[in-house]
Amino acid sequence: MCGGVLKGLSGVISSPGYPQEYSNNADCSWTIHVSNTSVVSLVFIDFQLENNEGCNFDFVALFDGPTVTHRHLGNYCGADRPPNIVTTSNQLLVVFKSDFNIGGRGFKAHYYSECQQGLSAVSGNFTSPHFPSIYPNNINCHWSITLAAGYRIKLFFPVMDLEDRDRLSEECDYDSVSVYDGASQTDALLGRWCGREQPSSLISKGNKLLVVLNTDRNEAHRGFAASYLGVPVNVSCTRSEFTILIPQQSLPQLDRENIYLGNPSCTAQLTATSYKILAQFVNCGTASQQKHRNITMLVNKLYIDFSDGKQQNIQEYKVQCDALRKIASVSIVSAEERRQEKKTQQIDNDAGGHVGEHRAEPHDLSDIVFISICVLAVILMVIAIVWLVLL
Ligand SMILES: [Ca+2]
Ligand SMILES: [Ca+2]
Repeated sequence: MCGGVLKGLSGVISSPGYPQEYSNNADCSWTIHVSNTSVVSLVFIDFQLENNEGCNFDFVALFDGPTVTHRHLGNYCGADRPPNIVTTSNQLLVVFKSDFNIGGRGFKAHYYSECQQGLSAVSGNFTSPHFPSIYPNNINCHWSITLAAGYRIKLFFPVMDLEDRDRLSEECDYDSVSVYDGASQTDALLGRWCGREQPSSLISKGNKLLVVLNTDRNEAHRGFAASYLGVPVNVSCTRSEFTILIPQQSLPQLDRENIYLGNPSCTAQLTATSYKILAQFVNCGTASQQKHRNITMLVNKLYIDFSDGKQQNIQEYKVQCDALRKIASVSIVSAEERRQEKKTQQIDNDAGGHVGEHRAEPHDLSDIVFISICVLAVILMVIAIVWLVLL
């Protein structure tokens, strides 16, 4: 008895009788079928088969699809674990065969669906399985985000709808989403949520974040939707300019013209390892903003244009500099903040009867200041002349 069709989010397959020696003349086929929108990952945790060159006595054969006519991913034997496999579709075929003599301990492997996902793009989205339909019971899903060094990760949960807290313990004992500040569950826990508690946005200390969804055996809801964005951390400033460094490896697909501060004339330069923007406050439309305790912050926006032929996607980051102390910071302009900003501008524009482009705003502001100073100068001059004449 071996093989079969396996459905579900994750599971284990092993050779017949594992960890006892497998039988001779075995012929097993497992078809792993996960939900339509995902792919299958297969990880061998133990592997010991009769070894021979060419692996045609005893072997495990893997195919990128449900039948042997699909792409052959390899034949494996001996004691070396096969590499981790990720299919291109939602099905994987695993075939195990042994010949008439000499066996081994066999193998054990875990398979996972979309519920075990590694994310490495600078921005992305993910959801609980089957979202917005209800999630499965008894699952343990991992999403690990790993960006290039020099990034932090900002994570948002636009939707959170899980089973409520345990009324007795007041903890998220049934179903929960946990976020860890690193690559594993031994890293600091940033929070654990359930019910309809909406976490505020989270930011990692380093370039890694782990999101874990646990569900128990009954009662399920819609689940969650999450989106994240990498924040480049290497922003510094002097009293007159910003310096921004973004590791090239983190944005391999972009031209330097796609990265600019304030306006497209302040684009990044390419160094050996980074995109670099050196931007004088006066040249790139940096505006000053009074903060509490009379601190003047110089503020601008960094744009990274990820648009491809199909979709426009320009990320905005707010960069700030306390020029007196030469301390710079960078934050993400979230979609919500952008909406708010647009609304404010709309009101401003309606009041002024002028529809302007929002990137021109710092110029508008400096123009107003400039005109005010001119008007003041003229008034002072007139007063001086009048005073002279009266004398
Ligand atoms: Ca054999
Ligand atoms: Ca539940």
